[in-house]
Amino acid sequence: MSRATTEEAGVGDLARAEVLELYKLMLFTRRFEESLYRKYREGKIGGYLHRYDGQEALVAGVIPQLRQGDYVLCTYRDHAHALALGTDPRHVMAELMGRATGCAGGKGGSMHLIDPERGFLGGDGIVGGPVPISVGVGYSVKYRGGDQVCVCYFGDGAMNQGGVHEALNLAGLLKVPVLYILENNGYAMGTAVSRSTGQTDLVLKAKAHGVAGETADGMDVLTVHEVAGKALGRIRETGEPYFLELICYRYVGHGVADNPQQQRFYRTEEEIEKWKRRDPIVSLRGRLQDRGLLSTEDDAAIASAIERRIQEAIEFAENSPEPPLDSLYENVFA
Ligand SMILES: Cc1ncc(C[n+]2csc(CCOP(=O)(O)OP(=O)(O)O)c2C)c(N)n1
Repeated sequence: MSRATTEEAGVGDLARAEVLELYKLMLFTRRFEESLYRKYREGKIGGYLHRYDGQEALVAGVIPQLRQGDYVLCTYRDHAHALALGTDPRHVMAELMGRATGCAGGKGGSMHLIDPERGFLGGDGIVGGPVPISVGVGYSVKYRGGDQVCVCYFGDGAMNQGGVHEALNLAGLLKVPVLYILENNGYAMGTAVSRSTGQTDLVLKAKAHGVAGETADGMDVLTVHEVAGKALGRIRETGEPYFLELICYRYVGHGVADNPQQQRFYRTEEEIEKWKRRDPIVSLRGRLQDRGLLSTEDDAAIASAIERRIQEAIEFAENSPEPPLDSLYENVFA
């Protein structure tokens, strides 16, 4: 996606078509997550499920700006990242339902989506796991003299891990072309950031390792798009890492087992409602409508096209076979 250079009617620096793509991607991601939850409740999805509701701007504002050949790593909260990279939603749905047609052959499940053809090196069930790997990916780009960038997503809980600091130290020392995206949704399971670290200005921790960075509003996709665009440009030019702390919120529990009753132990309904008033999708829709760039009919057409794509993905997954029993030990590492 290229930045608009003309005075075309749009929002901020972007033309209408570009903003609409961001809107569609965020809405698709939200509806997809909701459908996953329904399928989980029906018993069609096993294992664990971590949703991204509320955090869509962190992916929509960054991934569409990547080029072919770039890499993405992320945590177990990984559905949005795969969809934004263009992984077929049918293969994502099939993976969650444990089918052979899934993007990891039905053996990875929700936390381990992967699509190497699109540069998606996978979701990772280990908190902070993607961060050391990103240094290796970035170093290999540098070693081969390439101009690719690796984008590494991870959560605020990971910022308290020793391995993450060793990795950031190496990133700052070796100057690897990695964009770190800290998905700061305020909580690591039920632990608020302020209850787990004395230094809550998390970007300072990256700066201490020689990695430049900044904090930005992760609930506004246009802000994310702008800061990420600048950061990616800077990384391509200098080959050096950059750290973006994006402040956001997850509306639903940590995972499917974290129900509203459990959540009362660590956050209030009022807090959730306060953040929902800044919803990235609703606020972008409002801005588009205020400028006359999205009619009610167009919005309804977008919503029904999204529903159709999701329904197709569900039908594809439900009609796909499970992996054959004799493939149980293939492509499994322990
Ligand atoms: C090394 C490791 N320790 C503990 C866990 C258990 N665990 C899973 S998610 C999680 C919280 C992580 O929170 P955060 O990094 O903020 O990411 P978020 O879930 O908010 O996206 C923990 C402790 C794990 N998966 N890996």
